[in-house]
Amino acid sequence: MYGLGSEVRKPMAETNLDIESLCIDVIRGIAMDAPHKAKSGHQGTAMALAPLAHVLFSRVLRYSAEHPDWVNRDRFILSAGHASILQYAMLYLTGYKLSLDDIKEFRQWESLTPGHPEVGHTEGIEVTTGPLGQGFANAVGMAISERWMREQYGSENIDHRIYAICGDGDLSEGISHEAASFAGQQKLGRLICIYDDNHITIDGPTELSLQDDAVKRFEAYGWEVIDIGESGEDIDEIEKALNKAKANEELPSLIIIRSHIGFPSPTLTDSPSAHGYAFKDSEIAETKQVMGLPQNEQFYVPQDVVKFYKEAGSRHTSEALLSTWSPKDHLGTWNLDDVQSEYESKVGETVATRVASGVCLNKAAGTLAMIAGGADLTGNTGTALSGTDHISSDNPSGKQLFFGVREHAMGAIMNGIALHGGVVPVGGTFLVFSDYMRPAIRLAALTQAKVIYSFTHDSVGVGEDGPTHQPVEQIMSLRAIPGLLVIRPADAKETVAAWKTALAHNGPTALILSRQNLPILEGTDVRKAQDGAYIIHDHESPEATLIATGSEVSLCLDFANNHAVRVISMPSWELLESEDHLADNSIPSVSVEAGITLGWSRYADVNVGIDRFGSSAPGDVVMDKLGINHEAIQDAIS
Ligand SMILES: Cc1ncc(C[n+]2csc(CCOP(=O)(O)OP(=O)(O)O)c2C)c(N)n1
Ligand SMILES: [Mg+2]
Repeated sequence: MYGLGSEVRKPMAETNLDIESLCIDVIRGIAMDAPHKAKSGHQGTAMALAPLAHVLFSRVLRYSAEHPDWVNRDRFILSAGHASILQYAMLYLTGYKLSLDDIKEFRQWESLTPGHPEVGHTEGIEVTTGPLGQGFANAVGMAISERWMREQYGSENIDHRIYAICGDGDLSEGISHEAASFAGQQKLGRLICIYDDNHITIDGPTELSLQDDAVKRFEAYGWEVIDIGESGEDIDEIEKALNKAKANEELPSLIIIRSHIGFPSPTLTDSPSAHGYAFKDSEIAETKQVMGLPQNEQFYVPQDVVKFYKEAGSRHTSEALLSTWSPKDHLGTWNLDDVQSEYESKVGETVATRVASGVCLNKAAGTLAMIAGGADLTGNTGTALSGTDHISSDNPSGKQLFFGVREHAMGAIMNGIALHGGVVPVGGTFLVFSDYMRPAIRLAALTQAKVIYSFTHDSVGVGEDGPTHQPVEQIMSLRAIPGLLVIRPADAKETVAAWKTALAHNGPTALILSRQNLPILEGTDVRKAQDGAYIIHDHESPEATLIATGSEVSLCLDFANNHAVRVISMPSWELLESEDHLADNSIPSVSVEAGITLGWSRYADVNVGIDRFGSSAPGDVVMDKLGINHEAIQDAIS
């Protein structure tokens, strides 16, 4: 293929073959030059996968560079996000809103070419990748969305595929096992993943820590596996594999390519250091020499290559222009006023907030494009839907999705569903297991994906299951994630308020809900709760202000029956724009929440909470023993 010492090649577009190999070499040049200029970045995998990217963007993907939001475009996800320069090179070359100057600003402050691809920041990027395994699971979520929408709205409007490139790291991560298993069970035939099987990770050869047989592994999940071995430089062979994967609409497909990181560098091919150590000048020069590119020119992009890719990037433009159908017109509307009135008329009755949440969800899902379910806790977490089928390959357009015992994948699949556009996902598990989803929750917050989590069993009040199932640090640790809306309603009415907020919010919301019944309170207010915090009970001369959330609000109201205190219900920190109307600095304030106290000093002088793990016993006993009681509040104010 390449011979050492070949002459600098004169670009000639006479035969397609010549121009295509030149195109691939130009990508490889950019993949070296950008990290070199930035003194940071990952060229090795971008270089090795240049032929694959070339085939995808010039022969396979249906997209229009001028219309990155074309609803029916194929989705492309670079799960191996460290190879971002590969995606940026393709976006630039095919005519997205990314210039060569942007490429030269790779990894610089406020540039359009950040270290890892970021959705919403650079046009043409579908999801934010970098944390390995997430992009792969996002692709699974997108395939659920695509199939669901195709069934709902017809293939004349929705009819596309989801492509993802993943590496050894992606497929080593646990989340890939969860997501691949789910995708196999769901028979997501429009999902095509390409495994960059280069036998290299950062520590060295994969043999150090990975010996999975990817073929057997994915076949066992129920995928079609297409192993093209050493054909990573053979663009026709790559195209054939992609077409074969496309033809199989019954099963998700994995294409395995045995690539060589850093190829065609004479010294660094197959070397772990090709992953992320920026090549030296001499190493770049000798690699360019091998390819016949000018050795002393950085970011070499001849006009023939520009022309070739611009043509590829606009091939489907007329189709994109003709497509006016938008999922925005089909999202549906929601109205929770009936549910609100019902609970307002039931003051004094008791209902668990997880149950009230389920009522809100069912009401909303009746009229909204929504997919809901739990990680094998669908009934327990208030995410069961009545009057709709569960989603399967036989029935892709139901609204109930059983994620199985796969919290982490559930989180990332929800992100994929949301970022595909057109459907709002709702997912439930016990609050304590939100830890299993945390990397996906963080990405939902970072990308402002519109997802709704139903986190139930929200305190040591869960009781007998003991400390493994009793959350203490989870509420606060979720509040620590920037951009995540966390709402812990005090009763059924505040739960309606929480749902109203979540449905209107263009980002992720975590609902923190009780397993146990809670009284529907006289003083809770659906409108005020949407402000984050409000005075729910006052006294003409209060000695202290109690600030409580969730189940602790009724505890504080009970306490207020016999004490001169003001009580504030504070379902959400993030919604509170100003605490001025709540503050009364002349009297002490006490926070009361059945969780760690870390952080509450921001709002209160004294903090009642639980700074230890819980214990197995009936829930009310555990609450009392761990100091969520009147005595502790009394101690705090005196
Ligand atoms: C969850 C997570 N852990 C660790 C990393 C750091 N990291 C970046 S790439 C990489 C592995 C590289 O191996 P592979 O996926 O095979 O990529 P290649 O070097 O072949 O490009 C690691 C561990 C990460 N990005 N995400
Ligand atoms: Mg690798």
